[in-house]
Amino acid sequence: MNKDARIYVAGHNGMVGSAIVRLLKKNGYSNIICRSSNELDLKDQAAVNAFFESENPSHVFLAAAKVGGILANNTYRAEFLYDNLMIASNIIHAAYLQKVEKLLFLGSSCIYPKLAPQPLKEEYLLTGELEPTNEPYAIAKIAGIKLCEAYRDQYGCNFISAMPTNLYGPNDNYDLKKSHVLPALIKKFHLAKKNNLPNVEIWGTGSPLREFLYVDDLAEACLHLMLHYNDKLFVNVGSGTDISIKELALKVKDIVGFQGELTFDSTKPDGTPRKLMDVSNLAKAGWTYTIKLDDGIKMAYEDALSEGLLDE
Ligand code: GFB
Repeated sequence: MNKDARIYVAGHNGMVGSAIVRLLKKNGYSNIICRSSNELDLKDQAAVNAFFESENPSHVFLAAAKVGGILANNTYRAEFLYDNLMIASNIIHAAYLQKVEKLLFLGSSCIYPKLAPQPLKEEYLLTGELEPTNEPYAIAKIAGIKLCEAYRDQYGCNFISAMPTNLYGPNDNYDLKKSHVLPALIKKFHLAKKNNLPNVEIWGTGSPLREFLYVDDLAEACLHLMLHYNDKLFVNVGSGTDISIKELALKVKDIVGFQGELTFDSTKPDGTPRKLMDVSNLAKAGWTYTIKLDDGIKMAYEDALSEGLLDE
C-alpha cells in the first residue's frame, strides 16, 4: 500500500475508524477517503456502488458497524442484524465490482460459541451455540467473514478479516444505556465521585471475564495485517489476557479515585462467561499489543474528561 494509495476507511467517525485514520495520517498516507453516514448510507447498495465507482479506492478498511454494549445488542436486535448485514454485504460486493486490491473486514470476538474452549482459537468458529444477548450482531459479523472468504474463493479477491476483542479508547460511546462496560465504568465512577455518592452499581454478577484492547493498538494491528497478511483465515486481535468485571471495576474505581462501595445488579445479564482470544496467529503474523490496561484506562479517562464526555 503506497503512501498515496486511495484508502477508504468506512466508519471513520466511530472509535475504530477514527483510530485507523489517525494512524494512517501519522504514517504519511495522504489519500484517505471518508464519508459520514449523512453523506453516504452504507445500507443503500446502489449508493455504495456509485460511491465506489466514483472514488475507486484501492484499499478498504471496513470499520463501519452498528455497535453497542450488552444491553444495546439485546434491545436493538433487528437493527444490529440488519444494519450490520447490509453494511458488510454492500461494501464487500462493491469492493469486488470495483476491483479493490485489498479489503480488511472487522468483526468481533462475539462470533465464537458461548461455551467454546478458552482461549478462543480461530478454528472454533461455528462449533456451537452463540451467546443469546448478541446473537444478531454475531451472525452479521460471521456473515462478513464468510463473504470475505467466499469472494476470495470464487473471485480471487484479497479480502481479509480481523476479529478484535472488547475495545476502548478515544471516541468511545459514553451513553450508559448503549455503551460497553469500560466507558460505562469510567463514567459511573467519575459521576459518583463528583456527586459524592455512596456506591456504584455494576451490572451482572461481576464474575464474567473479558479481554480489553486500546483502540490505537487495534489500529496498529489492522495496518500491520493490511500490509503483511494475505491468508483466507481470519485473525484474532487481542492482548491475550483477561480480567473479571469485578476486578476491572476495582481498577477503574482506583484510577478515577472513587472512595465508595460497589454493588452488583444481578437482574442485568452477564453475557458470555469468558471470551479470551488466542492471539498466537497474530503473533505469528508479526504483531503484539503494547498498551497495558492500566495505562489505557488512564488515557481513555483523560481523553473523555478533555472531550467533556462524562457530564450527565
Ligand atoms: O461490554 P459489555 O456491554 O459487552 O459488557 P459484552 C461486558 C460485561 O460487563 C457484562 C458487565 O457482563 C456486563 O453485564 N457490566 C457491568 C456492564 N456493568 C456494566 C455497565 O455499566 N455497562 C455495560 N455495558 N456492561 C458485547 C457484545 O458483549 O461486546 C457485542 O454485546 C460485542 O456484540 C462487544 O461483541 C465487544 O462483552 O458482554
